Amino acid sequence: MTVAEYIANQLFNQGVRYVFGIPGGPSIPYMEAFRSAGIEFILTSNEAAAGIMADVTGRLTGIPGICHATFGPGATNITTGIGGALLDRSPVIVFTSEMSDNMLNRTTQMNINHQKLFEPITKATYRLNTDNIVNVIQSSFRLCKGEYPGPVHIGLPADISGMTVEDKISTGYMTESTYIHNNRDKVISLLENSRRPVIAVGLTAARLGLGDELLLLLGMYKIPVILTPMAKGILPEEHPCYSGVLFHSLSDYLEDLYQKTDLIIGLGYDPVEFNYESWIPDVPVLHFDTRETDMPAGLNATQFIGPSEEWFELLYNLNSGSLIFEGSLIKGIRDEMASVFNGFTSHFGPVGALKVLRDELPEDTILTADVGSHLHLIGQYWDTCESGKLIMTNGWSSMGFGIPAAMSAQLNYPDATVVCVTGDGGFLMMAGEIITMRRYNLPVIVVVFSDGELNLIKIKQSWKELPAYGTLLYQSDLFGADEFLGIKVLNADSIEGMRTAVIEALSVNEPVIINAVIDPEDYKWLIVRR
Ligand SMILES: Cc1ncc(C[n+]2csc(CCOP(=O)(O)OP(=O)(O)O)c2C)c(N)n1
Repeated sequence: MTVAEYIANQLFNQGVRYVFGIPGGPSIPYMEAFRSAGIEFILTSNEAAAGIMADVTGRLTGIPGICHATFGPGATNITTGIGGALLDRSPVIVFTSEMSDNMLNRTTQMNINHQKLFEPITKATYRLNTDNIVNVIQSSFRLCKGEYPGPVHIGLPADISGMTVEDKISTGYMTESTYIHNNRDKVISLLENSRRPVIAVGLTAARLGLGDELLLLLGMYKIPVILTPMAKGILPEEHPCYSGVLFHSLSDYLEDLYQKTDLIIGLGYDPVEFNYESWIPDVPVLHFDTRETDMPAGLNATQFIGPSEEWFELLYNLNSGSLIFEGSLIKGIRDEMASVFNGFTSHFGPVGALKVLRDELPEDTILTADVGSHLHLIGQYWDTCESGKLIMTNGWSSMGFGIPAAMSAQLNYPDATVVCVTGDGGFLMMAGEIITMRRYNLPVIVVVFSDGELNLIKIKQSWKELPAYGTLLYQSDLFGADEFLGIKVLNADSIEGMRTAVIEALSVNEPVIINAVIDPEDYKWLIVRR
């Protein structure tokens, strides 16, 4: 078997069905091997999109997402998606072409050191050869899926694709995470002594799919729950313990709740989304995780690092007799947030546009969001019925995420309704991917909130009492036509126009752009100043 065939077969056997990327010359034997093995090579317009598609494939399927780029500029382009896989905790393997041994340290076209490039943004980076191939490929799969999941880079020297590989058993490079079990007594005492705990649920809990365990716990003890944006969907939003989402629109309303607590319980809470010290009052933190996390000096924090079943065993030690549940406070906060949002639904701003989408789209729609003011709004306002139905990046937070994320969701779930909401700035970063959508006929509905500006940055300028500067995207109209790269553009500048556009977009089984020309004024009132 050749190197290329060995890799393709290993990927297929692990369940991989897509490789995302843009080829260079040395990629050709690999692409041919993928094709023969039953793996489709999905060509993107920019490697950044390929990296993001691999990230989202990894998140949605649990099978590592695979992407590929050529030397130098291909590799640097793809790093945008790889950084995302690292900070949004997603299993990804990225292959890049590297110079052959004899050219590696020479001055030559496209040559940079990929091992150094990927070192800070991956869990591990390897350069493949025929001696290490079996270990590298097999252990990369395990490593990228281990806690926390993340990306692994494998450099493919340009001259090895046709060399022969002997299949042998991997001796493994893998390191397992270590658990800390030495503070059970401290954990139990914190739980027993707390009367007003608040549970903050984060990305790790969502990734581990702990919704049922959480519901069981809340069935035993009524405790307020707040979520980070990437944990949305883990708890139904009508649940009496659901209080709201941290960090996004109107999250300052939650302060009334957590200022009263005597213990913050971080349940699979990943500070990559929002550091504890940025919001918690001066109370102890009890942090349940699968991996030790860094805590700032001065924080009264106790970490319990172990498998999630053990978190819940310990949580059953809460002192039910003395717990005080602020049910009416939670209801008050939720009602107040709802009434503020409702106040913005009668004109065509971002809240009005989102309301039409929520009214018209099936409940189980997969929504992908880009990064900007619109994400802050979606994070709080978009009612999310289950995990996996709202896909965002809040660890890496790269603009341009929404469109490739939607394409990836649609490829993996061909029958799902998939919608991307993006700002116009984020759209422009990935506009070339509209042709990818068309090429693979991915019937994604791309909703562009067109306000002509980088709104979130403009808002931050205004907080400093500075004029808007360097944030204007265009004068007049974004598209200036009713088609873009062969895809229909439906224009909406009113609530009624938006409703008509959404209904039309749902009725055709092809990619569609809705150009929602919104008044961005709402954001000024809804984005929380931090
Ligand atoms: C790749 C990247 N570049 C820059 C930023 C910083 N940034 C965050 S939000 C934002 C503005 C986004 O504008 P737009 O896409 O129009 O969305 P809006 O804020 O208007 O909703 C910028 C520049 C980022 N997060 N990612």
